[in-house]
Amino acid sequence: MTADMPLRVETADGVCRLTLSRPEKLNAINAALGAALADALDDCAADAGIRAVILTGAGRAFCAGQDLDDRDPSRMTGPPDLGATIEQVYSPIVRRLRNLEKPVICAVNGVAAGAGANLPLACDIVLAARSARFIQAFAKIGLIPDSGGTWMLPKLLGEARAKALAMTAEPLDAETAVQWGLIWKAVADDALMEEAMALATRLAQGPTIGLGLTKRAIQAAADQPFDAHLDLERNLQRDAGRTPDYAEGVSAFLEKRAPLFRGVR
Ligand code: T3D
Repeated sequence: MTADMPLRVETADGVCRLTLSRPEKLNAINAALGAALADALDDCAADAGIRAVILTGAGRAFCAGQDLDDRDPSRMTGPPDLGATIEQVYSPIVRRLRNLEKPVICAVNGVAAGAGANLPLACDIVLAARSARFIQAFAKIGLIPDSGGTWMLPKLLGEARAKALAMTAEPLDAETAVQWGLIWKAVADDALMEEAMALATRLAQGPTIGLGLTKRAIQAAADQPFDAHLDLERNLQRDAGRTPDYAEGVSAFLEKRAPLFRGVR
């Protein structure tokens, strides 16, 4: 990747770090960045050597959502079809994040606004710098929260907080986001990447097939009744029990040694 690419992709030790890289625009998403992110997530899914992913932003922001320079009404002949970009850019990214059967950690390094506030919610574990803020900025420009926001916010926060955040577009600081259950952890700004890398490395060395199945099961809980969910757990546990990592985990426990997981079927 060259320096002017909108997405930086770095892979080492089983961890792929994806850095939104348009810092002069607070990493606002344009067509090129959206496409690069979707492609990179496909690569993460296809590469068995990648066992955990980190999503973060370059510079002082995580992401300011849609690049509004590409939505200037004075340069358009009529209203845009935003449903088309949701269909072609935002929903495909969110679907990829949710469907990737590998842990995805979001390291929110600064302000996260609009779609940029909701992409983290589609990741599995969210760490945020203490200075980060989450802003459902859509209300300021007459839009609704997208990128799964109207699904994730009430699920994580309840309707009262979801509606207030979405309708006021007031910023939510990282510590409150933790207290409210929106994200996992707030960490000191200068410790964010170190902590995110340590977590991703630990997960990448873990039983990653089992972690992927865990992700699938937890996400499926919203869509089905308890009884059906017990059947899903049975099926996924059957799969997990057939992985070499399960045998290794039990052997290591019995032999009182550290397990060496490989994340393969
Ligand atoms: O396809 C579709 O359009 C539908 C999908 C929609 C998804 C969405 O995400 S809609 C929501 C779009 N995002 C926003 O409305 C957020 C706009 N940005 C802001 O409200 C603020 O910039 C922030 C709260 C994020 C940060 O404020 P602050 O004061 O820290 O920074 P700033 O001065 O506003 O921004 C710094 C620069 O980034 C500035 O450029 P300049 O003046 O230095 O040349 C600003 O224009 C630019 N910037 C920030 N956000 C965007 C942006 N440029 C283009 N698009 C942006 N979204």
